[in-house]
Amino acid sequence: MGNRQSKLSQEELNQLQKDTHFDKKELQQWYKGFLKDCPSGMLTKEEFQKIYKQFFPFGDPTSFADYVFNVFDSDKSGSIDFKEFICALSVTSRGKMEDKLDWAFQLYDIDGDGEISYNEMLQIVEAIYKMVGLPLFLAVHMHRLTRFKVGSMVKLPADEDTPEKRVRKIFKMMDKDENGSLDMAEFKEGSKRDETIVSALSLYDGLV
Ligand SMILES: [Ca+2]
Repeated sequence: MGNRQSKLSQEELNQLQKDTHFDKKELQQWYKGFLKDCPSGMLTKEEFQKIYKQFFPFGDPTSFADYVFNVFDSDKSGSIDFKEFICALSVTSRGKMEDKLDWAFQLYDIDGDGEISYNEMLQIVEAIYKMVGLPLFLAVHMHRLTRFKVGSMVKLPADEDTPEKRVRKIFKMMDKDENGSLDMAEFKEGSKRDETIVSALSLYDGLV
């Protein structure tokens, strides 16, 4: 994607329309917004953290934003261009459940070895608890939380009130062969029964 052009070219539009669930008008609007927040056309990790901080003013979303950044940055160049941004947004907000789960798997599989270890899941869940701020509260539906800012937090059940308890519970449910890590099949099967796993990643759900 070239820098500083104020609109996407016809060619870029055609390609992005094929690659995403957005129409041309939506793509131009997102592009305009992207350039407004990020005039260079390249979103850095710091800028990405700033976006999350607007949504979670009472917590510390830095680590969670970093994990999400790494999935958005699909070519691992250290910055997110518009194509990476809009493709990730498309999957997390309008993708089929199967595609959302593939995307979520990448988030939890921090080292990218094809399995989610107990520790990887714990790192992500800890980052989510830190982001939300109050340790006893978790937004069960993150998309609702982001839409209404901090308006809709619910009290956590006693067996989920720390990241450790929550991850133990997730593993009890998902780790069928009890080998201490989740493969794609276990993750997908389990996530279909617990929607918070997937909804936690759609920051922009309230906006699109
Ligand atoms: Ca990149």
